[in-house]
Amino acid sequence: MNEFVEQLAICVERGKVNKDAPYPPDLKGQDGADELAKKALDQGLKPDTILDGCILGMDRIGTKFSENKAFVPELLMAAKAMTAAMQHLKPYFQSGEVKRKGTFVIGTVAGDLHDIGKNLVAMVAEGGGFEVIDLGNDVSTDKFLAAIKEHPGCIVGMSALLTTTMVNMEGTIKAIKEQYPDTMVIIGGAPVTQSFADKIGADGYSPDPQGAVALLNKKVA
Ligand code: B12
Repeated sequence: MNEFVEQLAICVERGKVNKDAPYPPDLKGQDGADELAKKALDQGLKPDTILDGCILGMDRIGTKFSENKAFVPELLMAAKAMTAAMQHLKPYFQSGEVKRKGTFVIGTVAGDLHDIGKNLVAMVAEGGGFEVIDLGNDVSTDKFLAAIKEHPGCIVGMSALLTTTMVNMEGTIKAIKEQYPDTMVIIGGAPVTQSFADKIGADGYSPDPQGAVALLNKKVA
């Protein structure tokens, strides 16, 4: 693996945001995710490859979290580091915005604060030529409905990372389909599966941003 990518994975895993960040103490004074992502781009590394490094770091801290070897504050720092790196990648994912293919409204469902995956999907969709309306996290059904009203013909994306919040997708989809039956709704997030999507009446599911964009492209083709 490329040296920058591995270093970036370590920074995300350890929650090292940037060079000035005092946390974690043993990495004090060293480059953080912010500087490494910029340097990797300057070296000509592909944004996709840099993103893979971030996802690897997040995977590692996630595994430690599930094994009770890391806790919520460490996860928060990892998310902060990943966001710092993603700021540099954003323009690359968005660079395809010559002509908008359609509008994609996306949000993390009610009760759920996880937004890293949702942000990635939003960025890649924007890079894929769609106008993205990001409603943020903990998005209520009413907020989704208001956005559809404001952007007629939009496609809706919902993200959920908790088994306790993925169930909220069903009610939101039902309300959307009642008021706007032609609206396409796609869903994703770690606990979501194709069979769950089928069960709750979603029009599409993808485990990753590229698959999400393929679904959007299919709709506007
Ligand atoms: C970072 C993190 C946090 C951070 C979130 C910061 C942020 N800004 O997002 C913080 C610390 C806040 C957090 C809090 C909690 N978390 Co948390 N968290 C994680 C962690 C480590 C990583 C999640 C992540 O960002 N992954 C990386 C992204 C890139 O992956 P992703 O979201 O799955 O997205 C990809 C795909 O799913 C897809 N996708 C995502 N969205 C969409 C949408 C569409 C439309 C499509 C098509 C595709 C798509 O594309 C993305 C890119 O490939 C996971 C463990 C893990 N390894 O997954 C636990 C995890 C999700 N958290 C968990 C838990 C339990 C919690 C808490 C309840 C902990 C607590 N006791 O307080 C709280 C809940 C807070 C709340 N109300 O939401 C559990 C969930 C268990 C479950 N099955 O329900 C997990 C699985 C950890 C575990 N193993 O126990 N968490």
